[in-house]
Amino acid sequence: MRITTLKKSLEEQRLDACLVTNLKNIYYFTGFLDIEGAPLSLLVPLDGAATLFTPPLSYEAAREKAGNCLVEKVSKGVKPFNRISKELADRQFSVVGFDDLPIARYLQLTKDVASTRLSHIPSLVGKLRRVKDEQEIDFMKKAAELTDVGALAGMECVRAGVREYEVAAEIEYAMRRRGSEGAAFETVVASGPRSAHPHGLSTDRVITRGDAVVMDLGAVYHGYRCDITRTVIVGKPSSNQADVLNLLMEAQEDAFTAIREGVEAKAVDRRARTVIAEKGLDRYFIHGLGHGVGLDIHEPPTLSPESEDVLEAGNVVTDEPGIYLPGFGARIEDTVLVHERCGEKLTKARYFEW
Ligand SMILES: [Mn+2]
Repeated sequence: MRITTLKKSLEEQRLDACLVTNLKNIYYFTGFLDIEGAPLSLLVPLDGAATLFTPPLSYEAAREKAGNCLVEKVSKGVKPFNRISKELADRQFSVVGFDDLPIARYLQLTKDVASTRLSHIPSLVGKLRRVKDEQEIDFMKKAAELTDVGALAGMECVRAGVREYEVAAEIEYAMRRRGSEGAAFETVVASGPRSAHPHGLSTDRVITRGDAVVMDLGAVYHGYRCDITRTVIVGKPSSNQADVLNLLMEAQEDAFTAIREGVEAKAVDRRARTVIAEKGLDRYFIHGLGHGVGLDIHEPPTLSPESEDVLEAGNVVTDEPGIYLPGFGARIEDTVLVHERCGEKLTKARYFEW
């Protein structure tokens, strides 16, 4: 079905075929997800069956999972990409779209297949992937449940005397024990002054009383990712900390109520930014409000002041305002499914208690 949709777009764009080498795109079209770095290629011609070219060690698994296309084992001793070069040369297409080629591969093709024009069409596949179907939404809901498990484990573990990496380990362990395929991205546990760094990862810093601790994490289920951030204060929050956290909750909620099909992504961003600006803190909100999530942790559409995107039902986006003052930062984030008339929060873990 997804391959049929791709073929329709190929026809509209007057392309003879599409060469798909991004592994998540290959999974999206065939149902076969290989490990990072595996040299797979999916060739989808406008006419005829799609073929997935795999090295010998991926062949059996690919045949089991990819039921909607031919699967060809590239002979041992033949470099998988040389096989693609030959295939394209044999078929003599005039224009072939591609999603994602390293520059060296691109140069190889322009040399080996000089009669074929290559056209970079990342948005063609991106446009399909950003609207999730029912099965993808089921997977994302499950990923969200596992993500909540991680967030709660993190909140339970945070206390004075514990190191950031211990909290990160507890978060990831809790998610994996319940069925997560791994961490959706490098878990962030950023405490004290490090809370001011939006992508703080986790270090050996010992958490102390009075710290803000930003935990940004996500689980993976059937390849689908989810994203949540919670910020907790160790002990009683200062009035400044409490003000910032309350402001973030208000900004997040205000933006959330604007989410629905047809709304401009930048308008959703503006809602959160306006709430924060009312307290004069908008210059400390140094990133966009959110991003699409799916097989990739960051994918279209983007919620930011510069975004040209318009939300569609079936998009899954984050709603994550943050304020980063010198020495103290905070962010809260939930993953939201866009419906025709409203948004639906997929992540539901409690915020914090004091
Ligand atoms: Mn995020």
